[in-house]
Amino acid sequence: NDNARWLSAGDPSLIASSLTERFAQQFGRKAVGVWFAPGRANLNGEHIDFHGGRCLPMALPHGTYVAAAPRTDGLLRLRTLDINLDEGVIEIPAGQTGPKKDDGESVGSTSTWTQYVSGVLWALQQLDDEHSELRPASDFGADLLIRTTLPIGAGLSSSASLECAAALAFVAVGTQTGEENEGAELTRALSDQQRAVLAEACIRAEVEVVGAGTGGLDQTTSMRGAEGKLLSLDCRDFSLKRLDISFLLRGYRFIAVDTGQPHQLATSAFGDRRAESEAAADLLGVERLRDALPSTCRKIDVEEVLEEFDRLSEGRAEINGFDTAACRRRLSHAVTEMVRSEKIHSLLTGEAHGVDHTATMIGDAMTAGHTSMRESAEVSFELADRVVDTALAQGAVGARLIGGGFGGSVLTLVSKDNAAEMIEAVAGLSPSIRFLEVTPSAAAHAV
Ligand code: GAF
Repeated sequence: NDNARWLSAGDPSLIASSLTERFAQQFGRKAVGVWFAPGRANLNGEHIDFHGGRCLPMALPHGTYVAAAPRTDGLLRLRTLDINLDEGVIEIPAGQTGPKKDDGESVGSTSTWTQYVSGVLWALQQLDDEHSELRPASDFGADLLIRTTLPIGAGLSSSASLECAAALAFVAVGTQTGEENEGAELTRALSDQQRAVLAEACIRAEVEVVGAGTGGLDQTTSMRGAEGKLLSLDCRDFSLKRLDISFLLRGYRFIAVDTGQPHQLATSAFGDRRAESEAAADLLGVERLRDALPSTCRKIDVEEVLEEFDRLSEGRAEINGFDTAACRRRLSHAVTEMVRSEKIHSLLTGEAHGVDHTATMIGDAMTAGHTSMRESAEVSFELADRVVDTALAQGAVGARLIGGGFGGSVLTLVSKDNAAEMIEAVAGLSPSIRFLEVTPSAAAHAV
């Protein structure tokens, strides 16, 4: 049946109340509350957040729910209800977590999903005095019950949503100083600046504890997204604008197609692709590729940057041990992706255009972004390419692979009139395919 093909975001209050009930059965006491953090879909700006590029993400209605209560014995007791990951309650002494050792071995817990959670607690405890209101006590422990409405490893940021939901839960139950629900109140009234600090802690957890090469796009979107808004996120300094796209959604739908082929960020070739792009930056004499471009993006000349690369790499088969031609392709992806983001940003912040014109411009950029993901970043895969081709042939105005790649999801933009036909054709490509309605939704919050 058709509904089985759709991954619903569910009803948040029903999910929260059933999670609270399960929590009481599991841990024999009441949860203090339930916190939610969304996944994300990125319209443009893949593989450039770690190069200071501009990304255009939206927070999804789908995400991760965490029910929590504090403990006084310094233990973290964690359970996920996700059928693929659930191993019952896992106990971790909260003090025994932290950055990976030099030999790459994990400290404390071994299962990756629990490291995302314990790593966030560790990172929050490293916050300096300026942010002490967000810092859980050093002897803090907690019981957590977790449930997600996101497919895991589908390029929709299931990891960041777990990190961000856990972060809110830790802040809420770990900063309580006696007065009832004081910490929980804090998570209801977080400023954008506090949210940025929490996103930063989640990034630290993922990079330093889990050892995945995230660039911050996912955590920032989960913590700072907004209902009805596309974020225009400048990853040079993580400043952002929230752009209203409700006019576009009156005539068009963003539909994410989960191919059912998951990726694993820490273990996929993501790290190599990133390293090759960093070698290109090195050759150009900059830390991040955005710094190799003029600060005002209207003046970016892609050919000029590539010519400079050719001049500097002449006669060299390798740069920092990476194949020169591969580094050049990564550079080409990064720079053209940055240009596409700037174009969409200008389109949405400039003089108003008709809905169809806006949709076509955005759609064209998305599709060009996919071609670049396939040919230059080389992170696409066969089923994603077929989804893109089929969606476009069936009337989508744009379609592209999103997230880290090597598995995951395609984002499509399609007019309401053409959606049914497109969905039917795409569904026919593989029984593993699932759909998610992408409506830009609120950032992480208490439910
Ligand atoms: C993953 C990373 F975690 C992000 O930081 C980003 O680089 C993305 O891949 C690709 O744009 O989700």
